[in-house]
Amino acid sequence: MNDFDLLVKGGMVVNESGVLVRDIGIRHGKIAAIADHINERGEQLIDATGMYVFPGGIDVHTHLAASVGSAVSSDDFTTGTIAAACGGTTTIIDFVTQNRGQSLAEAIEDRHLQARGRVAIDYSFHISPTTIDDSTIAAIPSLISDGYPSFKFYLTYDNLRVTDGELLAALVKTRDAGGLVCVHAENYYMIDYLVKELRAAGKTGPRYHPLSRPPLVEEEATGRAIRLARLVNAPIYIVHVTCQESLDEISRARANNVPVMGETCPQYLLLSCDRYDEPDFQGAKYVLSPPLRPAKNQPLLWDGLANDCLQVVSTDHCPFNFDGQKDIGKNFFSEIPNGVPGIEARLILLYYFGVYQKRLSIQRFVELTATNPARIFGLYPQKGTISSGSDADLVVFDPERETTITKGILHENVDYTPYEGMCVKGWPVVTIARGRIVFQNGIFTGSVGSGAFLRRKKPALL
Ligand code: DUC
Ligand code: ZN
Ligand code: ZN
Repeated sequence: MNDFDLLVKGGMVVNESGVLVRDIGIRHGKIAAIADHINERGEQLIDATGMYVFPGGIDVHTHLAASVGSAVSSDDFTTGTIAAACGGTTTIIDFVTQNRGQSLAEAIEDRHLQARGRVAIDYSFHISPTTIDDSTIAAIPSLISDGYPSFKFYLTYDNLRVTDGELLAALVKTRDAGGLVCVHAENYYMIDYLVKELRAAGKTGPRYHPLSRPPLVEEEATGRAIRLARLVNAPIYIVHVTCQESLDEISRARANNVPVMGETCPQYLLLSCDRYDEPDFQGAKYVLSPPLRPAKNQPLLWDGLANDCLQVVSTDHCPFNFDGQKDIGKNFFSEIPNGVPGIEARLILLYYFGVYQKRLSIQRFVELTATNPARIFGLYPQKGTISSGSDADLVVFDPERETTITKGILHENVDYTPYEGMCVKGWPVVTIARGRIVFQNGIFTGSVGSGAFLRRKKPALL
């Protein structure tokens, strides 16, 4: 008779509070013991000597099997969560996006049907309402108590955007019910104007995409969303922050005790708008919104992560194949399906460019990838920490392993990676999701369907 189902021995266990060499005993999917030395037996044993052990990554911004009108993102709930597991992510929060006119209940049911039984790691959903009538606003408290405490509103996109008045009503109701409003902050009318100007001037290639959505577009919408939140003292979370202008809006608000939080993504930390100049329409690979920015923004985003202007690194994983999907916009950049892949390399990139290159401490890395996402989105302490009683979601990470990132070694279902050719040090060697080994020796070893839907609790403000 074994005392534990799984023992992870001798790893450098990282929590937000520090790094300690520890043995971890896992039983029934939970962390049952953490100690200097565990002498009892385990049915399975992982020797983590010389390795870091992180809490499993939590990616709070993914778009799996997401329809953007002209295309559906190429990773579904199975391929996307397998890729996530192989990169050390053990929980995702994706979206229920209401079609205009559709009831929220139907939108939720449809999305559950898409995911149920097809997911390899634990998952949850933010709700993205697009039809903001009295019944939508009235539903917010019951959605929060049903385990959907976060809502994402778009300030742009024809079929998704909400008005300032609608956002304000949602902020008030969500505040009163203890939930959190997240915002995609870009000014719809500025984009509309610029896209039409560029089209009229015959400027139709991918290189014009960033010109149609300059930082001012994001700055204005970020500042407006924050001011609406400030008016009613409601918490707000700005998704995919890309530039100095938005950082300034957020840090000014936080300095004035406005409850604003924010995230950025690896693509904004590591890639610049020079990519849009790649020949043969290759710039389309980087068409996402907001767009990649001039490189001078990157050190500011890193500083924002280090100094707590931003609290989370997510991916906004929304992959479209270069062949057959991105080329829908061959004749005009604004028809290119928006999004880039990134669900698998998030921890790898943030470790190498953040921790190894000394932009972030190892504790901050864990906060940004797991602990803060869990706290802000109502999963802590079930997730986001290596503690007794928490879910046994762990990543055993080899800090010495050198790898060149290429599409061929990733598991994402898409025909390119924006990180092609990047040389990194540090790679996950084992991923454990609720006590099950789901990734080992470069191979997915989990089972599709074992991911559980997570009803979340109320968010914490950081
Ligand atoms: N931006 C993207 O680039 N893709 C998905 C949705 C979004 O807002
Ligand atoms: Zn967005
Ligand atoms: Zn998104």
